[in-house]
Amino acid sequence: MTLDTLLGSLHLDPARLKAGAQPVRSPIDGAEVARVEFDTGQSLDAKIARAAAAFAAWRQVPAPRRGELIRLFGEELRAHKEALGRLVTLESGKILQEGLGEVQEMIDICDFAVGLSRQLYGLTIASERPGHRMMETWHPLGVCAVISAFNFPVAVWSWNFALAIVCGDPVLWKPSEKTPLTAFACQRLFERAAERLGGALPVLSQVVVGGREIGERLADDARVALVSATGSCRMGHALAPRVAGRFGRLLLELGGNNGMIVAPSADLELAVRAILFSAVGTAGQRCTSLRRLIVHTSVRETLVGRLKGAYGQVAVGSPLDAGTLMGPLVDQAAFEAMQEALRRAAGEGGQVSGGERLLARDYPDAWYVRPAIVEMPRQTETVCEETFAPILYVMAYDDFGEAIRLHNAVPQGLSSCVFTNDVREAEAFLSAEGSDCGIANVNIGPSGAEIGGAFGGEKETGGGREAGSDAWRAYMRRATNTVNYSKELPLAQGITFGAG
Ligand code: UN1
Repeated sequence: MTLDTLLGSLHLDPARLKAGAQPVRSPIDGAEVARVEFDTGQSLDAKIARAAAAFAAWRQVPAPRRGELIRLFGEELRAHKEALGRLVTLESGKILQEGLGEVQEMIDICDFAVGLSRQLYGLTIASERPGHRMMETWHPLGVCAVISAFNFPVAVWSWNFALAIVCGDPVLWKPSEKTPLTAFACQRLFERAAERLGGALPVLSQVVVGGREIGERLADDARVALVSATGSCRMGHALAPRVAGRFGRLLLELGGNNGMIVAPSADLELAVRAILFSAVGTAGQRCTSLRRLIVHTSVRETLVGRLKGAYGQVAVGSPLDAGTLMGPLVDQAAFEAMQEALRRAAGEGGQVSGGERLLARDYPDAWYVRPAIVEMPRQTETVCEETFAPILYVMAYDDFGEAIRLHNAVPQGLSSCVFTNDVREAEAFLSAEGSDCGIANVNIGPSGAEIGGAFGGEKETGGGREAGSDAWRAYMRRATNTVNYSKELPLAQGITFGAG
């Protein structure tokens, strides 16, 4: 299928995607796939104004009706899953199965949001005063800006978008400048859903294309009620103080440095499969990718031996080919960051296997690598940093308490897991003294979370929660209401004031 046919099947006009000044390249071969135009301060300003106007209208629409729009959007996604999944692969370089999986994640969150649109529940609270009723009501919050990353170009946006729309908030979406095409495709599919709903709908979704400066303008603009940003800790450090400075609401999903503890009782067969999927899958470019393996001394040699065997077999190649398990890194900068991390780890005493560039002759402008395993003498400075690449650092432990301490001794706190068949260890890992991450699993890897749970993490990961559970509350404002239906005016705290 040619690119133009693919774009056409997603209702995009290929000619319009070639007219801009900014090249978009596919990580598969480095070829230019589009030229897009960046937004200017002026065009951004107009989009924010349009979103603010849309908010005034959309917040009055009953939530189940808002849910109907997301139901129709989910139908569009179902009908276009194959094409959109392929475009995700083309733009991000993840294998086709993962591209399709990402679209499935969007469909799932749409279903979740449709149900949610009838369940934006508040509490009724017992009042201490006679003839009074207390309750909480949840109202739409305002314009939401979603800043998303190249590695999950559509799913992470959809977690925010589907919830924000049913919660009554218009969305401005700044995708990674590396992956604008998938954003345009989603925008078109959403517009089709809106057309099907009928009636004069306000402009609920707009794509904003640009780099850091556009992100900063969104962060600074008081008309933007919530900034939900996914990316590196460095990006979060730059963005968060600006939003906090104007008391805007933040939802941060920043770096992870996800660990797995493998205990002596672990099912090693299961562990190897989980490690492969979470450390090698998506070329180590998930925020939930496995980066640190903390293995009991007694099973270390066996496990590392099996892993090295499995790593040697990983089919690296074009993500469009059916047999490929690992596609390319996103760009040259990602490759260089990986090589630099490997050099530094070696300097700290690490024994590196893998990590070298592959397929350079077939793809001189793309960055394929062999995934790397690095056996570390201890958890060094380099191990404590997130490098967005397929590097797995391996460390040993003797005592389970020590393993948990090591596990938690990094600045990030997104996802984590333990492989054990010892119920005490499993429960200890999930307890208050266990993993300090937002996601903690037993006998499954740290990546590939389902949308039904709240997704996000602690410490430098930023504290935000997206997707399932009660993450919707981030997109609404809570009002506490007290109603007096008596003929008296009793004061709380037993106060008598004036005549009483
Ligand atoms: C991300 O990498 O930003 O849990 C999100 C997972 C996916 C989402 C990853 N469901 O790996």
